Amino acid sequence: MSTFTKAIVRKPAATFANGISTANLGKPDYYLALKQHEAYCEALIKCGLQLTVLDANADFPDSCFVEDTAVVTPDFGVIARPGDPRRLGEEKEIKNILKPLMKLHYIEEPGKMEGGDIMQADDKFYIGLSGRTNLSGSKQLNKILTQYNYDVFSIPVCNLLHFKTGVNYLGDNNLIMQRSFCSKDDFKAYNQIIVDRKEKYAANSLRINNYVLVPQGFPKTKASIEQLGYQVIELDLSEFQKMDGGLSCLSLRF
Ligand code: CIR
Repeated sequence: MSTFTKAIVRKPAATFANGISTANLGKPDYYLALKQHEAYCEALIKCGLQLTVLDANADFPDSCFVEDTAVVTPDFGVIARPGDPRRLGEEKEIKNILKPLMKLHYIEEPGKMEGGDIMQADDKFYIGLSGRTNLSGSKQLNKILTQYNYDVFSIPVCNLLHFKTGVNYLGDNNLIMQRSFCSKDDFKAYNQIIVDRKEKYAANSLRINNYVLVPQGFPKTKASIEQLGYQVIELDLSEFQKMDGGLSCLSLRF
């Protein structure tokens, strides 16, 4: 698992509640979202990351979910092309921020790709084919990643917004996932931590350096992660969950 030193985050906008949501959990409280976002930023700092905090952008209600705008490694970045037209354009400012820092590649039309569908597991990348990432986007990304000697695999994603809504790599061969992914051949070689069906949201837990960030309120998942020997930081994400977002979506780490 690579060591991360930096992260980019963006504050939730006052228009946050107008973003895309299928969660049916009610309207998010903007002020509580801001508070939860601050706690998230503090957790990233505790994990050893130097943060770039972008100002809120009210033109894009979903723009705090920065993970979807790029795929970033310590050596290079790939600027996404969001698959929902309401998010197209969010990637532009991220491109300007990353450009001085690393070599950039771009997903081009007709490709669609969102970072929430891309999971790195050491020297492998898994690309989820979802409603937001299409075959063209996946092929373009595959070509870029193979240039850097990564092994790349595509996985169909059903009934989930993004691939990483359902599965995340914790390092040390540990893969946390919703049950629907456990029978996939690609994942047979991993130690699988399958979340309880009442704790599906916690499949989006996030390893950063010496910690694993886990959403608050999922005790069984927290215990399983602790049993593996990880230090857990719990974070309340209720307002982001209302907008279909999770822990990983709120930052780009590299
Ligand atoms: C969206 O539908 O695009 C946002 N409301 C949520 C994005 C969450 N991002 C992620 O899971 N990577």
